Amino acid sequence: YNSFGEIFRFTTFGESHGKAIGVVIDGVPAGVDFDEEFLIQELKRRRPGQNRFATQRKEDDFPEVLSGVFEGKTTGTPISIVIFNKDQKSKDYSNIKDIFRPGHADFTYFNKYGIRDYRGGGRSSARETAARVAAGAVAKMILKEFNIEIEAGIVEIGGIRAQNLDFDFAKNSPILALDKEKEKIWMDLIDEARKSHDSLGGVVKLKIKNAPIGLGEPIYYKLDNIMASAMISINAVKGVYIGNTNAHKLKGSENNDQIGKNGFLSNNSGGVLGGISNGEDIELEIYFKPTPSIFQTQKSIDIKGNEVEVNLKGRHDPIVAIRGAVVAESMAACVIADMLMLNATRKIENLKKIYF
Ligand code: FMN
Repeated sequence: YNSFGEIFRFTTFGESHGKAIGVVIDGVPAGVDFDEEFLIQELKRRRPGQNRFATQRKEDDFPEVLSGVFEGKTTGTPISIVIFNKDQKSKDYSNIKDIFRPGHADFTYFNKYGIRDYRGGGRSSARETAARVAAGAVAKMILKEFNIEIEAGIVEIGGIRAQNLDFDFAKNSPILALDKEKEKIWMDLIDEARKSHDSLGGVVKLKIKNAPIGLGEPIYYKLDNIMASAMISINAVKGVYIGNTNAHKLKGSENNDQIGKNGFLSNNSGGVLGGISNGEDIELEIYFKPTPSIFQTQKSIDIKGNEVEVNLKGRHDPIVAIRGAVVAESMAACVIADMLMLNATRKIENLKKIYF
């Protein structure tokens, strides 16, 4: 339950206010160039406190690689990466020790386990997603060998959608905006939400380029169902759409991607047919709910069932979709790395290439 993937399989551990979080990644082939600086940079991209659109909590997120790498190359043994927690202001949480915060996992975790780690949500906290980003960075090192690239950006905030998608612009935008024209409008909405002690949801668009044909294992390990599972497992994600997000409104004649001798004439399928990649860009959208921690008085109950008013303290993102985009990229990288390795054993001629 704390592991993901079949061959490229990672297991995360740790709690938000515990000593450390981390990940053990199994199934990484030997001989992959291990770029530690890239790992550090990826964690930096997810890290809070970088600008006013993200929480001002200062988390260093410095990874220590404990195993699986020797002289700059992976060794084929488990890669373990640990990130020690700093800047834990557990006292920010003491006033909600026995109270269930609306929109958080407090209610369900307490009812399920009967134990309450009130300090920032413990295991349910999105702090865990830093460990996924570490796994994703290693997956990206594998994908680099195949020239497979993953890019992501914000396509919608506050019900306002991007018109023109520019992934290069998104890379340098503080809110990863895919549409230059919408960047300022979205920033104003985020500022407004923060000033009114509220929060916003958002939609991330993800594109995977240069994936080969054949990734995905029908019937229960399809590329699209595992990709959706990977995304929904990210905190605050409530929906995933593969391909054209208007497909359900179209007619078959409009939605089918016709085929010419040079390939598909459109990509409404989002690069997946029958659960298998078709060689087109793999495209999906990921729908994040608004940050649950808001600084307005809310109604809730305590662990004894008494009605109470909740007033939160601490530092929180006014929108989680932006940092969530980096986590989504990382999960996608893990899925593709896994699918690449699974697919490698699906034809006898592939096996013969290895053994003869
Ligand atoms: N929720 C908060 O209330 N405050 C945060 O600062 C916060 N940061 C997050 C950062 C990332 C990268 C992600 C992906 C989510 C974050 N969340 C934050 C969302 C909560 O962790 C999540 O909504 C909560 O645990 C309940 O889980 P659920 O929304 O998946 O049902």
